[in-house]
Amino acid sequence: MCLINTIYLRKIQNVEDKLEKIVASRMRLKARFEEKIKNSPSIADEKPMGQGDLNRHGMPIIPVGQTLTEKWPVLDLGYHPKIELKNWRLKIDGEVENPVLLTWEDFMNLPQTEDTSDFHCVTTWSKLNMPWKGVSLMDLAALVQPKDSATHIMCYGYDTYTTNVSIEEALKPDVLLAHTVYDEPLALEHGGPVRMITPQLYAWKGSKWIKRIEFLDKNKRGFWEERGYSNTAYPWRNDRYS
Ligand SMILES: Nc1nc2c(c(=O)[nH]1)N[C@H]1C(S)=C(S)[C@@H](COP(=O)(O)O)O[C@H]1N2
Ligand SMILES: [Mo]
Repeated sequence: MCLINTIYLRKIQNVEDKLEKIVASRMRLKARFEEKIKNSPSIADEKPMGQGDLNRHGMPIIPVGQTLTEKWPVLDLGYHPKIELKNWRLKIDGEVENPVLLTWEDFMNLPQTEDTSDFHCVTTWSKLNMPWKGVSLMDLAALVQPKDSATHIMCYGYDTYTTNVSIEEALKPDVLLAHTVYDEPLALEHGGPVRMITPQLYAWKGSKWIKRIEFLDKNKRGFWEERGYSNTAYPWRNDRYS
């Protein structure tokens, strides 16, 4: 066989090996966190508070104290960092086997997930049925392989924002690093080019303009959490402050 062919086949083999590794790592993560995910409030809560029919997680569509809005308010620290795609990087590090620094191209080459979910802001507005597209946190975790010591993540925004999330919440299938919503690239004021979303937690747990995810071996407070907001932020328990 000619050399070029051999190199080409090896390359394909390499890509396949990598994908297989991600799939295997995903299965291990699922098994490891299965029990914790099952016991997390949005799945196990027997008395979720709210109104309306049940959503796909079995929770009332409108969490307690929330009001529906059609508009999409902008809520942040007031500074909207503009990152050109060629300069955009996402670092994932901390308690992981395989830390990465992803370029835009690397990020867009990862498996892409589409999901429609609800958005609950702690200032009491909720916006329903937002069609997102991005990379799931589960797929990113499978890529970096959290060590056994990992329990939480800290997310960092390009605007200096930080917020902490437990791994069992972060691995839920609707937690995305989203680049597209309503079939359009995510607007700068909503955290474009890429933000995180946490549909089963208050929206402050999803960092806009995300630049780094650090896996931690203990819980630490982020920007709002240090200022009296909840570590867990569960909308169906009115879990706003701590
Ligand atoms: N980087 C960053 N992410 C952030 C914030 C912020 O100030 N900076 N605000 C949070 C809060 S309090 C909310 S409610 C949502 C608001 O997202 P939106 O402006 O797209 O509605 O983003 C969250 N993520
Ligand atoms: Mo918020």
